[in-house]
Amino acid sequence: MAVKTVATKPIEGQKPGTSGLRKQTRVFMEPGYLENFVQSIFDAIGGLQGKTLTLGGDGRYFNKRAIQIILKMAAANGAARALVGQNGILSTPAASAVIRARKTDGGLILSASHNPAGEDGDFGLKYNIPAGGPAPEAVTEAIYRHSREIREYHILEAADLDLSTCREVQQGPMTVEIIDPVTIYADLMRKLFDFDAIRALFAGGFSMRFDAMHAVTGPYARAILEGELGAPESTVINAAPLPDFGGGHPDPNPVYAKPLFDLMMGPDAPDFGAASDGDGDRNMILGRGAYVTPSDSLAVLAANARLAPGYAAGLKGIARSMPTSRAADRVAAKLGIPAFETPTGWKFFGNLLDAGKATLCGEESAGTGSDHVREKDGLWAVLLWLNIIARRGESVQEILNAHWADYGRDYYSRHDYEGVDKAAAEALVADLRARLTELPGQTFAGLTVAAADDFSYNDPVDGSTSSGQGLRLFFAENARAVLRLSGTGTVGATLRVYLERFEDDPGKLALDAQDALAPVTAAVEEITGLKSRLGRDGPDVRT
Ligand code: VG1
Ligand code: CO
Repeated sequence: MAVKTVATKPIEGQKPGTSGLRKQTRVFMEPGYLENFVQSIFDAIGGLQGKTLTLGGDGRYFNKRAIQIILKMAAANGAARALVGQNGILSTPAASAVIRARKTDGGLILSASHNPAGEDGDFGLKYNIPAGGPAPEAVTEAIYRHSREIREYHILEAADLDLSTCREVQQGPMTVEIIDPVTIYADLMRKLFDFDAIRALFAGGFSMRFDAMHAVTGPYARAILEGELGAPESTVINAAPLPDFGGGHPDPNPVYAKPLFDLMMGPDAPDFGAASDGDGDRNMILGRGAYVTPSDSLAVLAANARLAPGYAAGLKGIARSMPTSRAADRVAAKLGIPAFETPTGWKFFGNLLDAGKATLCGEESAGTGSDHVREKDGLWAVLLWLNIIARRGESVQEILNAHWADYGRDYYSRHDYEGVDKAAAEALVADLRARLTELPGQTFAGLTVAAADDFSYNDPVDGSTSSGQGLRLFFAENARAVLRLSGTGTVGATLRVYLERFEDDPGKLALDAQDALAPVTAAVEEITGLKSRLGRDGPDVRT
């Protein structure tokens, strides 16, 4: 078995975005594309000599092939050991759990999360650091730098390995440990939550539907919800991970998880509904006739976390991404703990979690998590909700109503304009940025701009600064709008418009969210003229 050193040239555009490098699958499959990026990662982290890597992905098309290539490259680069999920599968939170439990020198996660899969879909790859979280910006920049200077990569000339059974095998000098993808993750969940209380809930007839959307969470949800907690076998639907996710778009929101959403709003709704995204790190929470916005979910979980054994000692702090509503801040204030506001992307939570400054984190995009791993964790959020429901003995809607009565309600919605012309979207954002200083004091659609800025974050732990993270418009009427461009897409551009308005009049806590936000939506339109500039009548997705 010989190590082959292959001469190569830099490939343009290997710049990681919000969450790793995402490209069309066909781009990733071009000769040398994956190899260049993987070698750039290895070079950027000081080589692999003697190191142990965790490796797995969401099972999408090209996952199997890519794992074999990465294993041969890791061996050729001197790695001592690789821990690989059986059949190359690991959900993103499970990969983070494995990196931490087995103290590996980081890991590679093969996923483009919610982006559609298949040969005509997208593929992605990201490096997670030894703490278990996504590489911070300094590391992703180093990877990008190496990708622009790369001259050669190393790969073992060897046969592919059979990854279908859990065992140890050799790939040349490197030991490959094929592990059950669920075990380490399930062990962790058992420590955090009151499984007995949840078991009793299901035994009492509580009904639930979990839509795994043919992506990676199916095996995890089956093993934990049905296997361990006794939920009936029909609980997890679309449970088999498929290379093309069944042709679907596993983004857990009312549009892309419509069948589940409709079921939960209909006459035959079970007590509880949840859906997960492609790589298992995000979640949508539904009750009978109730949709929980991700921002509210974070706030409710924070307010009730002590009901779960893993959080009984209380929370150290709560962190949310900037576009996430301020509902979580209100909980932090009441608990007397710090609240942090970070840029979009889980990588910004890592330092706060490592430093013990925050225990719970969340994003408006349906990502919630805690210091148990360094990724957002979809099934974790579902289990915490179940734990809270079991202990409070109330429905999702009752829990929401009680929360709003206590704290007031942050009406919230995100409007996505997907696949729009990139130049038009960039110009819209640039023009608005240029007008930020002149907006305060002006009134649009009845709302007065109190302040406007381009969000910049100073990391309180390492002192680094990340600027240009989203345009914020604060209105005097206790409302806010944020505009930013997505950093996970692969074609065109996606403009995200985040809208929120606070309401604490007890008589106005049950409005339709879009109605409650109509003035903010109208103000944004008046300020930006985005519909005509983007040539759209309205957003593709409202969450
Ligand atoms: C989106 C979400 C962001 C999330 C990111 C990765 O990014 O808005 O909150 O962290 O996806 O999540 P963007 O740049 O497209 O807005 V996942 O589940 O795709 O790894
Ligand atoms: Co994801």
